[in-house]
Amino acid sequence: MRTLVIGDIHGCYDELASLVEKFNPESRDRIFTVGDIINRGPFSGKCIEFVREMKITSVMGNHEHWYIKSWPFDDNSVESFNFRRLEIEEHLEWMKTLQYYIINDDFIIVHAGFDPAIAFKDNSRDVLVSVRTLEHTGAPWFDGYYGTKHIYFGHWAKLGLMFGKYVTALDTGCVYGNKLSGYIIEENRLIQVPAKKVYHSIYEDTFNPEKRQ
Ligand SMILES: [Mn+2]
Repeated sequence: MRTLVIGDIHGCYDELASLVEKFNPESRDRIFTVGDIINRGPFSGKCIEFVREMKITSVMGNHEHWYIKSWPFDDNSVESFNFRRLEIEEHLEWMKTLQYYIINDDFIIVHAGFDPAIAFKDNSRDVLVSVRTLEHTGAPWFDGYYGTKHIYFGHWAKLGLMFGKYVTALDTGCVYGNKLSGYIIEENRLIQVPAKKVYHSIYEDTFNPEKRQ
């Protein structure tokens, strides 16, 4: 059995399909994503459908978390998000089933991280999907983590790929024109697919098509 952990997808369907093809899963293999399947990129709906069809296990990302929290949308609430919200509407109930973290015998998968000063299970959902640096130290959350279970996470495209002793960061900014990454745990092997294009600027927190020339 092999285990593939995929970084932030953000609607990059072509790259997702290519990455899984590269992995070439057999029936005993398992695939996880670190969440943020949707938003910013072009094909959120197709990505969710692919994840569901392929029985890929995803944890909750801040974009799915936000989508669920904001439902039903009022007209003003979607301005800062490039959702094709109708496209993924039918997956709302499925999104609600996503766990905020997965703890296995050997490893943990979480979208953003956690505050190691607090027991994992006592961290708030907002922290699990959005933490980068800790408020009380200003340092990256993983600086204080020395646990026996290796943590795979995403959410931090500007940090990029990072192989630490205790943690592995897998958001390599595909939607920003970089790469989609997957890590095969048992083979200690990284697989990557380059983005077909820049779908979204990493320098803009919000997406406003009217600002584009
Ligand atoms: Mn994220």
